[in-house]
Amino acid sequence: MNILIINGPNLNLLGRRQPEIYGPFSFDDYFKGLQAQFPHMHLEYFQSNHEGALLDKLHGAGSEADGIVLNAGALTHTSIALADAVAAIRTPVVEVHISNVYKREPFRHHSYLSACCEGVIVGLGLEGYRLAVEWLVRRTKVSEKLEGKE
Ligand code: CA2
Repeated sequence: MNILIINGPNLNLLGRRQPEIYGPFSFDDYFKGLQAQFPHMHLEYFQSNHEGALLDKLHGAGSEADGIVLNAGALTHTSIALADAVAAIRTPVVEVHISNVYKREPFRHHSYLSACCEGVIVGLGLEGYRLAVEWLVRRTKVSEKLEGKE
C-alpha cells in the first residue's frame, strides 16, 4: 500500500520558525518516526513551495498512490487549481492542518480543498498526519474487502 504525504509552501520551515504555532519538530524527523510506525507500508513524502509542482505531484499520484495526505499550507485558502486537481483524481485525499485554523485569522477559515477531500484533520499538530495515514489504511482495507480482493 502506497501513501503519499504532500506538504505545500513554507512547511519546509517546520521546527525552525514559529514553534509556538507549528511545534518544535522538523517534518523530516517526524516522517522517520511515521515510517517506523507503519513498517509494512510504502510512505512517500513530498514538499514544494511551488503550486505547479504540487499540481504535477497530485496528477502523478492519481495512478500511483492508494491515498494522499495533503497539507497545502496557505494555498489551501487561495488555490482553485489545487482543488480542481484533488477533484480530478480518484485517489482519496485527506486534508491536514497542523494548527487549528479556526482559532486563527478569518482568511484561514475557508478552504477550497475541503469539499474535494474525503475528510479534514485540523489543529492536532503533526499527529494529524498519523491519524490521516491510519484512516487511509483502514479505508483501503475496507474497500478491498467490499470489492472481494482479500
Ligand atoms: O496549520 C497548518 O498546517 C497550515 O496549513 C500551515 C500554513 C498556513 O498558511 C495555513 O493557514 C495552516 C503555513 C505553513 C507555514 O509553515 C511554517 C512552519 C514553520 C515556520 C513557519 C511557517
